[in-house]
Amino acid sequence: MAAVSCMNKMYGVCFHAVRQTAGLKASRLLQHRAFRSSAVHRQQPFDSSLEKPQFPGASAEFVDQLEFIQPNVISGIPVYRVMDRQGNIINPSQDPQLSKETVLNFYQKMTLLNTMDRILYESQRQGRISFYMTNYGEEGTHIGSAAALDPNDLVFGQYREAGVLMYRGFPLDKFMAQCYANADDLGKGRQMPVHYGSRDLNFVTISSPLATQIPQAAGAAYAVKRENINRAVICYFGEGAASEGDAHAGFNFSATLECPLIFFCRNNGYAISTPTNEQYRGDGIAARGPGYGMLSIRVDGNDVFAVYNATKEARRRAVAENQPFLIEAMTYRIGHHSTSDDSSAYRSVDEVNYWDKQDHPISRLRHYMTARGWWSEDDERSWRKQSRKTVMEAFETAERRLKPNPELLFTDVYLEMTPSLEKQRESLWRHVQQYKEHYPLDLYDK
Ligand SMILES: Cc1ncc(C[n+]2csc(CCOP(=O)(O)OP(=O)(O)O)c2C)c(N)n1
Ligand SMILES: [Mg+2]
Repeated sequence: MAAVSCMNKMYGVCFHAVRQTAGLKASRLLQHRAFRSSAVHRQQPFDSSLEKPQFPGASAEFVDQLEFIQPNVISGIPVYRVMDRQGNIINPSQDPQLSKETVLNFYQKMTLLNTMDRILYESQRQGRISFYMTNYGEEGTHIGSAAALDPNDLVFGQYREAGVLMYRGFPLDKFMAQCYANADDLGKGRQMPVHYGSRDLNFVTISSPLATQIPQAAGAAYAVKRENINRAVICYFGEGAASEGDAHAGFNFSATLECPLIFFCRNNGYAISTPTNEQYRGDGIAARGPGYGMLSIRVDGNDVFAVYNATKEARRRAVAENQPFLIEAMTYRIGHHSTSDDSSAYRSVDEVNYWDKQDHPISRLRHYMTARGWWSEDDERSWRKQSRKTVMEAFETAERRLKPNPELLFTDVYLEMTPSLEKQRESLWRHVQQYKEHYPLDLYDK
């Protein structure tokens, strides 16, 4: 106790001394300032309206009225479009003037995606695959954005962007191999259906937890910027995923680190059963861009040319100026969320019918092509027949193919097998031996 009180006394003295010196300095400074400011006062009367805020991180003016900022100060961001719903170009200066060949390719990719969706959705319903997610109604967002990128640009997807991968040249048999988890699957059968990935096509493998791709894309775009190789990153996500904390982290990092990144939000009206009016209160996702200091635009996602123009310009400027862009593409999810969902429980048939029959990206493009004499009923009939045949062939091959060797469950994570993995591997094989009748090993690759 005595020692402690002695120390206290000692420190007390020290603190006192320090305080005195500091106090002396401060009072001299104040005297000095008072002298300077009274000198200014004598020269001219002080005008408080000339004062400017000096706080770091804010460029603003002072005000003397108490007023909260209305949330709708950024509200009703317009929807950029090039074509009306009948496929007419509204403003000729916005017509991307794509060649007939390019437009036909857009249309064929959009409809092929549709056909693939139909066959794989039905396969799941028949118990042939475990799960599936369709892309109905969002084909314009996929093809329009994919076409505007350089093939070398890196893509981070959510899970409903199969058309982007298709446009890049991912073959039908690889889509099927992934969904069937067969021996030809690039992921070696270790992912749920629709979790595609392709190193060759610069498409990062999909992961299920929402929004994880957003900060990953920001990191990748930062790396790309440092390499200075004229490459951009695009990151797709739904309006539901935009509510995740990871979205904020990704937006803020990419803006502050000035990354060549295009954030592409597919606002399709729903996050499973949650409609947008329960998802957010502000003016959608585009309104968030200015808060992060990002250039932002809202486009009609059912207008493939509007999506193309917006993505092309965002891509060009993202790379030239090293900054992120935010595109909110307004569209509608016509299908159920996935094969685990029945959307009739939370939305009306009339609502779905409106988008399917009156505001569909495929019919809008078809109107455009028909008006130019580029596409006829006969073309449509023979293309539908041919594309269905190609999809069916890929589907039948995938179904016949062997499953991957079960040993592959344990590879590709660690360079050398860890003791715990080794134990799991042994117990797997013991289990398979014990219950042989349930494990037809002849269907698996050796
Ligand atoms: C972190 C996380 N939370 C919840 C889920 C379950 N989940 C899967 S998809 C989804 C809806 C996402 O909606 P949106 O981002 O709008 O994409 P959309 O399905 O409409 O294309 C949810 C909640 C998940 N996969 N990950
Ligand atoms: Mg959604």
